[in-house]
Amino acid sequence: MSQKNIFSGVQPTGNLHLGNYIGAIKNFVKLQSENDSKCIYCVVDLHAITTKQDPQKLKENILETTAVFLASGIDPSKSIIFNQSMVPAHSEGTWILSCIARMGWLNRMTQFKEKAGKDKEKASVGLYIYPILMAADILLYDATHVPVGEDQKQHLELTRDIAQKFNTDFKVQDFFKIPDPLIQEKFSRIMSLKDAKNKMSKSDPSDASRINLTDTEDQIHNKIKKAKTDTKSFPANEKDLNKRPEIQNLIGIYSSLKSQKISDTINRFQGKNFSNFKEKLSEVVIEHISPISKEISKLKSDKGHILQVLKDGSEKAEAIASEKVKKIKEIIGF
Ligand code: AQP
Repeated sequence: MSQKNIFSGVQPTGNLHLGNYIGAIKNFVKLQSENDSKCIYCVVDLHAITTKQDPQKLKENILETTAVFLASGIDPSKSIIFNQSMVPAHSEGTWILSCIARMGWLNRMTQFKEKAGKDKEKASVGLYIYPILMAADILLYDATHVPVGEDQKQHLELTRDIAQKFNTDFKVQDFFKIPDPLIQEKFSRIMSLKDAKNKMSKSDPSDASRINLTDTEDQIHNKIKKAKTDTKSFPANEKDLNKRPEIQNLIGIYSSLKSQKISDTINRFQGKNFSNFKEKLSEVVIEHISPISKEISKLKSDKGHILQVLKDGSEKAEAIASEKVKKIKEIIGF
């Protein structure tokens, strides 16, 4: 079987949450145990500055995101863990690829539209070309598979378009590998606990909308207790979930953490009231998140260790990425 090169990243923008864990990080950990996988996981701080960041807070969030990787089970002796800004090839690669990408392709990106909001004129140029930086991240490591949440699927398609255009324009078939997204079929999008129309997100001003990976047991318990439900009874089957996004989300979280089908969860709680289900949901979330939360605070007390992990990982990443940039430069005629 051919080797899988896995690459993915998480922005150090604080408040890492259960959506990041279920949609991405849990999968990162699973992939590193597969024999045919070489995994590279990046703290994408260059992506983070596409929106305004407080410099001191950004420094702390870089360490915290690395701590989340380690506490969740990503092992630096098996996977490369590194910080994007420590590897200059990402910025250099982005410039070159931005001369390959087309304006029309970027104009279709829905995440820019969502994040820029109504006043697009005031959004940073970096936010607009964010998907090109993401393409550079992936293509510099010859990634074949990219584990992401469903929200990143469109950016992956753009990465494939850029890779294909470069290979065709310069007649270098197979120079850039065409990466595939690894999106879990189910539970790929965890929604806000307060309004299931929106995804669970770090930047939601309401802390009650998300379970942070640093939350205490009491905080988790209280947030789930107050999570929005409706006045109807517990669903009798999967069809009953239609037009009940809040219930679908909570049942999805439970099923994902228990690694079981939605129908099994429904069968277990059918006929019971929501408070009973929420109690059990709290238990399951606490069982998964509390050990991570405790390990994060332990790791954060030894900043030197976290910085060393990033330094070692960045050296390994630099060796791969700078070699690829060197080849790109030769191809384009520098
Ligand atoms: N709600 C979610 N459900 C499932 N997966 C999610 N991801 C994010 N939110 C959810 C996945 O987590 C990975 C890391 O995301 P990111 O930090 O790079 O940025 P993001 O997608 O912009 O995350 P947020 O939480 O929504 O941050 P803000 O609020 O700053 O925009 C990605 O693989 C993502 O798919």
